[in-house]
Amino acid sequence: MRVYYSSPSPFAAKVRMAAHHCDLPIESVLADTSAEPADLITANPLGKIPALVLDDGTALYDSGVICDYFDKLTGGQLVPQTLESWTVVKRIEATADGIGDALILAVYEERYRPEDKRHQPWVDKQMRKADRGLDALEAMLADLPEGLTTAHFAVAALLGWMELRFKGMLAAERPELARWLAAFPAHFPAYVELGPRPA
Ligand SMILES: N[C@@H](CCC(=O)N[C@@H](CS)C(=O)NCC(=O)O)C(=O)O
Repeated sequence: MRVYYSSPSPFAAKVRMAAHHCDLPIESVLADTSAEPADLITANPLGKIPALVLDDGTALYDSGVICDYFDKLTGGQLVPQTLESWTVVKRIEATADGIGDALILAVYEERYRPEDKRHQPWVDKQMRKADRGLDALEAMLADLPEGLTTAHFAVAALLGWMELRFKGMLAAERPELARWLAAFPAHFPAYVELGPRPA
């Protein structure tokens, strides 16, 4: 299996951490989504990372789908199977991923649009989504199960990426989330290598 990724991408970090947790050997292939490389587009028509290509050539994309695939492949090593704990984990995963989606759109507005074409009210809307999501995430942290799940990897990937792109924001505005992230490598040492990193 190979996964297309970039070092800063939170969604790629989530998937690579999940694969490591499941002891699944995957080859990581760097992809620059801005350049729309042919091999990535062949794997994922949406041109997004992460994209996972299975040994038979089937491609899977969207980090949630890829993690669910790993979970099925390994007999439930990433998501608890009881309905109650499944619901807790998937809700937290979706919240973390959704915050990432909103913040990435805000970052892209600045990165890809010329200054005179930017629409601040739209960026503000994304930031409000992220803010409400982070409030919800803070309240949900206590519900995380003890064993590592896709929700842990989604939260760690999001917060690690926020440390890169919104420097100092977590420590200043979300100390509880900053503390959670600081403690994460003690539970999952490979975070140091597989968490979001500068390109
Ligand atoms: N919902 C997707 C989001 C993936 C995503 O937005 N990836 C970003 C990088 S972090 C990307 O590929 N952006 C390039 C683009 O949108 O063209 C997932 O969970 O995998």
